[in-house]
Amino acid sequence: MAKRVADLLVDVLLESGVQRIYGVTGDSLNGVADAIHRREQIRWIHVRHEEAAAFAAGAEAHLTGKLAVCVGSSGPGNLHLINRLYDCHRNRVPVLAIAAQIPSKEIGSNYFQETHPEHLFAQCSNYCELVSQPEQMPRALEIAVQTAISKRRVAVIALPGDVALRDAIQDEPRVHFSEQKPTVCPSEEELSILAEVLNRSKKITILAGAGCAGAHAELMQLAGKLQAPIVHAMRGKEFIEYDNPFDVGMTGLLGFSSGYYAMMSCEALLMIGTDFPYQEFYPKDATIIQIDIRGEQLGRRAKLDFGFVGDTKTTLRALLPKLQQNQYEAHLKRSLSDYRKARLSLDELATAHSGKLVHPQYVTRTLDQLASDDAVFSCDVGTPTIWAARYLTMNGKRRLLGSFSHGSMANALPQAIGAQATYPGRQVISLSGDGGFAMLMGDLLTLRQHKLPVKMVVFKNDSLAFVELEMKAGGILDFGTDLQNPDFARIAEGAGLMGLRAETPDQVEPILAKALKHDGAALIEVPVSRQELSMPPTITYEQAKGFSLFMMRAVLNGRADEIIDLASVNLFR
Ligand SMILES: Cc1cc2nc3c(=O)[nH]c(=O)nc-3n(C[C@H](O)[C@H](O)[C@H](O)COP(=O)(O)OP(=O)(O)OC[C@H]3O[C@@H](n4cnc5c(N)ncnc54)[C@H](O)[C@@H]3O)c2cc1C
Ligand SMILES: Cc1ncc(C[n+]2csc(CCOP(=O)(O)OP(=O)(O)O)c2C)c(N)n1
Ligand SMILES: [Mg+2]
Repeated sequence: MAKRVADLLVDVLLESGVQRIYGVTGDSLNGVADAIHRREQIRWIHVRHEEAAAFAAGAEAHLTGKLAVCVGSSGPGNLHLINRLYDCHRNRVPVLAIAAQIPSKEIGSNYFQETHPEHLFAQCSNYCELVSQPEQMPRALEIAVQTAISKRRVAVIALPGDVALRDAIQDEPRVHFSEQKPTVCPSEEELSILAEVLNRSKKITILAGAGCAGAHAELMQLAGKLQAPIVHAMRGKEFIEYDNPFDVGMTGLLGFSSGYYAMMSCEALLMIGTDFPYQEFYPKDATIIQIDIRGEQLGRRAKLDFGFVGDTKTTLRALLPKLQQNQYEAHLKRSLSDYRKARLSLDELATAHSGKLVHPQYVTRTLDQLASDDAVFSCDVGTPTIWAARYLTMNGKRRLLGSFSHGSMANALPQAIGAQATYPGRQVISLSGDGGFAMLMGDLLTLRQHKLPVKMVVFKNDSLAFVELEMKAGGILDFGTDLQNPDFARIAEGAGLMGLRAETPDQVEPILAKALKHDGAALIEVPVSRQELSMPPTITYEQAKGFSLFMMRAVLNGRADEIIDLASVNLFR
C-alpha cells in the first residue's frame, strides 16, 4: 500500500519521540487512527472527553519536558480540546494538537461540523495551520513540532480527513528533532551590573519560580551568598522547596504569611524564573531585579529596576564568582523565624482533632506521609490547590501537577491519567474537589479501560468551597455553590474500580493506606468540613484606611488573627 499523508504524520511523530496519543476518534480522524493502529508503535489512549485528552497530554509534557500529543475529530471533537490547550499554552509545555477537519472540498460551505480550527486555536498556540494538500506534509507538521519543542508552547495542525487519506508526496520526515538545551547568559557587562546591585544590598529576598528547575544547587549557593530568604511561586514549589534551608514558603493569596513578609520587607527583590502574577504582592519600594529566559517576561508583573535575559543555571553559575558574601544576617533570620511560626500554625490545623469532622488539611498531610518518594500528585483548582501548596512535601523526585496558570477546574483526574500512562510503575495520586471531579467524571472509565492504577482522593465538602470563600470575602451571600452529591465511592465501584470512604478522622490513615496498596485504581471519598479558612472579622475604618480590602484578606491562613496581623503590620509599620 502506498504511503499516505497519515502514515507520514505517524513517521514524524515517531521521529520526534512521541509514544502515546490521547483522544477520541471520529470519522475525520479515521485515517490517522488507522495509521497509528497499523504501525503499532504509538499507544492510543482513548479517553472519554477530549478535554481530558489535552489535560493528559499537558501532564505528560510537563513531567517529561518532551512533546506530547492529543487529537480531536472535526468540529465538536477538537473544540473540546480548547480549554486545556489554553492551559498547556500558559503552562509552557510542548503539546501538539491534531485537529481533524471536515472534507477539504466542503470547507467554507457551513458543512456538517464545520469550524475553522486555524482561527479557533490561534490564541492558544504558537503555530496553527491547515494542511490542505499532501505537498505540505511533512513540512508543516515538522514546523509545528519544532515550534512546540523550542517555544515550549502548543502547536496545532488542522488536517481534513480526506487529505490524511491521500497518497503522500514525500517519503520520509525531513527533520531530526534534537533536544534543545541552549545556554543563555547575560553579557559580562550585564553580569557586573547585576553583581554590583546585589553586592550593595543588605536585605535581599529571592522570588523563585518554575524557571529554576534544574538549578537547585546554584540557587542554594546564591541564597547562601546573599543571605536571602527564598519565596517560591506555586509552579516553582516542586523544584525549590526541598532541601532548602532558605525556604520561607509561598506568597500570594494561598501563601504563607512568612513569604509575604519576606517579599514586603526586603530592600532588593531578585526574581528568578518566575511569572508570579499577583501585582498586589510585590513590594512597592524595593529595588526589583528579574532574570528570565524570555525577555518579554521582564517587568510584566512588577515595576522593574534591572532586567536580564538568561537561563537560571547558566546565569547563576556566571554570577556566583562575582558576588561577595553578604554579612547581614538579620533579614534571613527574621524571615526563617516567621516561616517556622507560620508553618507551626498551619501544621496545627492538620491534625486529626477529636470529634467527627475530617479536616482536609489532615487528609493531605496523612497522604503526604503515606505516599511514595517519587509519587506524582495532581490537585484540582479550588481548595485542593491550597492543601497541596501547604501540605504536600516535595523532595526533588515527587512531582506536582495543577492548572496553576489557567486555573481550570477538573484538571486533577485527567492530569493523573496522563501521568500514569507516562509512568506506569509510579504512584499517581489526584486530589480532587467534588465539583471538579464531577465535571470530568466520565474519565473514571479511562482508568478501567487502560488499567491505570491512579489513586483519587475526592474532598467531598458538598460545595464549590473556593468560590464560596471568594463570595464571603467579597461581602456577598454565597449562592449557587451547593452541591447535591452522589456517593462517589459507589460510582467508582460501578465503574469497576475500588471505592472507599473515610468518614471520621480515625479512618483516614487506614483507608488511605489501603487504597495506596491496592494494585488498581482506587477512589477515596472523604466527607470534609466545608469552611476551613476563616475570613478576618470586622476591620475598623482606621485599619482599612490606605490599605485595600483585598490586601487585608491577603493571606488566607485559616486563622483570622494571622490575617489581621498581616494587615496591621503593614498598616502601622
Ligand atoms: C486557585 C489558585 C490559586 C493560586 N494562588 C497562588 C498563590 O497564592 N501563590 C502563588 O504563587 N501562585 C498561586 N497560583 C498559581 C499562579 O496563578 C501562577 O501559576 C504561579 O504563581 C506561577 O508560578 P511560577 O512563576 O513558578 O511559574 P510560571 O508562571 O510558569 O513562570 C515561570 C517563568 O520562568 C521562566 N523560565 C522558564 N524556564 C526558565 C529558565 N530555564 N531560566 C530562566 N527563566 C525560565 C518563564 O519564562 C516564566 O517567566 C494559584 C493558582 C490557582 C489555580
Ligand atoms: C472550568 C471552570 N469553571 C469554573 C471555575 C470557577 N471556580 C474556581 S474554583 C471553583 C470551585 C471548585 O469546587 P470543588 O472542585 O468542589 O473544590 P472546592 O473548592 O470545593 O474544594 C470554581 C467553580 C473554574 N476555575 N474553572
Ligand atoms: Mg467542593
